[in-house]
Amino acid sequence: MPTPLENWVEEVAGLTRPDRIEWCDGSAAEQNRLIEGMLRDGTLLPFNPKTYPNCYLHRSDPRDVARTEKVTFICTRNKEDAGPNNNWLSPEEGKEQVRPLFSGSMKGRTMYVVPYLMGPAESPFSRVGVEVTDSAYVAASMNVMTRMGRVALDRLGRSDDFVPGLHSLGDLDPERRYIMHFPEEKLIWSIGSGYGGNALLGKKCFALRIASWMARQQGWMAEHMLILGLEDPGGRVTYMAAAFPSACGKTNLAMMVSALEDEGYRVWTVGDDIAWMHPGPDGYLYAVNPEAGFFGVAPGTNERTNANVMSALHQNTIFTNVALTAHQEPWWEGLSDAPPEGMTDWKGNAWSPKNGPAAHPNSRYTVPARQSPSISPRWEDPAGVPISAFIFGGRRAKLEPLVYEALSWQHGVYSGATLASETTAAATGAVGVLRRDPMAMLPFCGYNMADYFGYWLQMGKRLTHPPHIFHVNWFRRDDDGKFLWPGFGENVRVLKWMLDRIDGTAEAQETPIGFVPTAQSLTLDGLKISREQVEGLLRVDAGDWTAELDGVKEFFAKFGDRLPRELQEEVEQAAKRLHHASVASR
Ligand code: GTP
Ligand code: SPV
Ligand code: MN
Repeated sequence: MPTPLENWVEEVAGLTRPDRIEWCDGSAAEQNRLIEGMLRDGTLLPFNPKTYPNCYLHRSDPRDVARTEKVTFICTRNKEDAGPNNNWLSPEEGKEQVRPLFSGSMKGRTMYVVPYLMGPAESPFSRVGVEVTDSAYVAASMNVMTRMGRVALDRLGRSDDFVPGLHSLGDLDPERRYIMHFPEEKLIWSIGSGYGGNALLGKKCFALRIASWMARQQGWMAEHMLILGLEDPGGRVTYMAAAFPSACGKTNLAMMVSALEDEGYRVWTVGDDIAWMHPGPDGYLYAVNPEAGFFGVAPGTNERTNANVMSALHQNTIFTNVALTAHQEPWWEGLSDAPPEGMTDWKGNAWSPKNGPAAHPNSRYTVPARQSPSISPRWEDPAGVPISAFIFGGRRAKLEPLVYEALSWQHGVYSGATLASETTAAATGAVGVLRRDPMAMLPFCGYNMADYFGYWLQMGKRLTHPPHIFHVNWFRRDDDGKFLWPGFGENVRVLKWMLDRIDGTAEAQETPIGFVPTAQSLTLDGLKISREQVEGLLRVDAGDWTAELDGVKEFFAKFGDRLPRELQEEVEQAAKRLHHASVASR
């Protein structure tokens, strides 16, 4: 009797008609074979084996460099279940539209069957996915990003409990690109892109869009959050999870080199992008990182901003769309002050400054998590780590202070639901445009976000020790457009304030938006920062925040009656607090 997996593979092979089928076992030998094949056909170029051993460059199709949200769909029977936050087609329509593109799409190609496990090998929270793909780059990247092959097949056995994902490069034409999710049958179809979140189906497609749907049904949470442990001078580690939109600093916060290391504060990395969290018997929320690697933004990374990342990247790393130096090393904007002579740009052309950036702004590295010097001893703990704080944050040139703590769980959910951030190169479309991105999940929530907000509210009631909720902004600017906060390793100072809040020792002033640190309660010793800068970072302007409420109301209105009453209440409460504050300051 064939297994459910074998049946599905046969069915998709019948549709896509590959020349060969290869079942991946996830071994090092297999990874080497995949890499050698890609070196032969030019899919990969080797970097300098002395300085970057086992590191490779992949140049993607120049039209295929970021997630494409316009062609990403949630296909549910009822349109309302997908919500105004998703593109929608019925499952029948979705399949009708996309099936012809898959028909014969793997002719002349190898079909790789990639079984993978999301989550630590021994964890009850882990789940099996199987991606079928005609891209060797995707198969090799999945080997880094997930626990792939044997471990997943052993877990699956003859069961049908896996998330099937069908992926084909198709012809890479953006007009024939679709990223389709069928949450009711836990199925993913992706065609026409070989890029990251569009093509590595374990990541955003399964671990967020499908998993968020499963999580609500099953009583857990799947969030676009990093997970870190903050060690204090006594050696105690407090775990925090943070949701920032794409390219807004999750990897860097999770892997930071602490500026307060001499004082005994250190940051340990559990995950850099996704958290799966389950309520524990003690009333805490426990988080595992479903991934095994980091797919991180290269530009801006250097020895000063993040030495942990730099050290991780020097071996066994696949770089995508970075520049190539004359010494066969990777380069990107921000790696060094002056660009080296004689570079080849991300498209493979000789580079000169007038050609624009040498590396694509969304160029990335794919690296095993265990290579980070900051990796937590508990990063594969099957039980997960208990979360004491949730942090929301985005890119806001104005308005948002460096940090504040929410007044309550309900207010914290409101602060997450109203998160807004300037868009980045992680998705195609305009960059730098402010948009609402609730909980950094706008592109990733697999169902109606009104229901998602309701689920968050419900979760707070279930937990006897819900995480404290904070909001941060590393990106506030002064009137000359300069960042007010140095960011990166200095962000530990803000984490320390949160820790002190959790312990009940840090001072704060209550403002209409929440508890903001007093200047003295932040540990700023050894930091060159002016009093004006600190004031600029902590300022809460009642007038600006009142104006912000209009945007919030407009956004919430999209959800109609489905929006939880509690969030409407929070809008009213916020308006009242702001009104009192402006009257008082007159
Ligand atoms: P995704 O992988 O797309 O989800 O991104 P991410 O949230 O992990 O963002 P990442 O840490 O890769 O940072 C994105 C960009 O922001 C990089 O260019 C970083 O150098 C920059 N960045 C990160 N943290 C800070 C910070 O504290 N201050 C400033 N100014 N820039 C930062
Ligand atoms: C993001 O865009 O949030 C990423 C990169 O982490 S991707 O894998 O493309 O989703
Ligand atoms: Mn991300």
